[in-house]
Amino acid sequence: MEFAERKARVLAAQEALIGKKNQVDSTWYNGVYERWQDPVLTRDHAPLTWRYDMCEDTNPFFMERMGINSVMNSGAMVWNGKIILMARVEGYDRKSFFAVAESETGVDGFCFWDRPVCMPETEDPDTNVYDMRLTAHEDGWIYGLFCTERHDPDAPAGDTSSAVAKCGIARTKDLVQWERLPDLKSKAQQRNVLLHPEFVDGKYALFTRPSDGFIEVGSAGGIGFALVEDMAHAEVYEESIIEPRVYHTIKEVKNGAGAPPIKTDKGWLHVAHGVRNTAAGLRYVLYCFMTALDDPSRVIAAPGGHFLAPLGTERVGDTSNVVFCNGAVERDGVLYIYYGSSDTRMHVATTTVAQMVDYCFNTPADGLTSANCVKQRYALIAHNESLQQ
Ligand code: M1P
Repeated sequence: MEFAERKARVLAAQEALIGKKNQVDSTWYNGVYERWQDPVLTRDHAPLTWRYDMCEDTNPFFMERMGINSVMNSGAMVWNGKIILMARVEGYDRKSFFAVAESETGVDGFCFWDRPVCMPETEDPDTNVYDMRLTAHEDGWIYGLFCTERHDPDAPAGDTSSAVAKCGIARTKDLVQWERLPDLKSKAQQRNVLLHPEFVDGKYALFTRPSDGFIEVGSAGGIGFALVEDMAHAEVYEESIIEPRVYHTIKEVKNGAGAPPIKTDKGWLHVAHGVRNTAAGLRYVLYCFMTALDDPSRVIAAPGGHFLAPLGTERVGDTSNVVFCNGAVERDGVLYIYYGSSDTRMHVATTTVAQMVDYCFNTPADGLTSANCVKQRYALIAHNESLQQ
């Protein structure tokens, strides 16, 4: 009886969660995007069969045998008319894996597919994989680029957390069967690598984030751009930093490319992340930039400051004060920007391409000093005063 009651309770709670309609958050307004009241994907969305032994004989107390700690940083794409998220799912055991969840609306009703992704390994097994960017490339494949971590052979004795971060590469036609390709070869460590959806000069174009170390980017860092002949043997030979870290800005410590860029008639729209220092630790925010249609490595719009920062309950989680985006999709005139908060759960912000282009081209660039920032506000105030005359 205990088993049946407990199981029914847990099932009902999950059905209610997945069936709950999400609402635009009416307490938020900035004219750029809408926030939504509820997270779109959480650990409580994970199927019960992934967590519980559903047999009364072997699990009489209906205990969770293998808990899910968090569901975060998800790739995204339109798939058979629905929106799917390629979620980073982290178990209680600290390791992450990938799993697809789909929704009709893109703002609620996300439901995981029956099984997580079974990602093939290279001859050098991954310790941990996470943060997949999904790119439907014009070559016909869907590529998943993600971070793969392995133990750092040079870590001092007793250091049981340092790892070497590389870009793992896999491709698929159906999001179920994956072909694992060799990791991206690069002199630097790499996280947040993103594949551009179109060929550039007949080559595959990667946005990279070279780092000297596992956590610290060191003397490297910034968002780089590299061309690669063949994704099956991808190697960074030349990497130019197109989006550097900048002193005393929202990307002073590090930054990284986010969702695969959205093509607009004014350029490629990027939603990236920037990291700054605070007395309370690192603060991760989203910011935008645009690159040229005829040269996706040339930044043509760079609005200053953050685009979206953690707010309210988003601010708290396993890694507090973090928002992180690695997936955005445009469907039927709506742009859905998916973001994880505090390495714990997933949210969506919705807007339109027209609003984002306006935001990117008409937001002043970072003034870099307090005096310049006041000058920028004076210009806005003077403009508004001129309207009253
Ligand atoms: O914990 C915040 C984020 O840290 C990393 O991002 P970055 O390499 O830019 O520091 C990633 O591990 C990311 O998953 C995480 O959200």
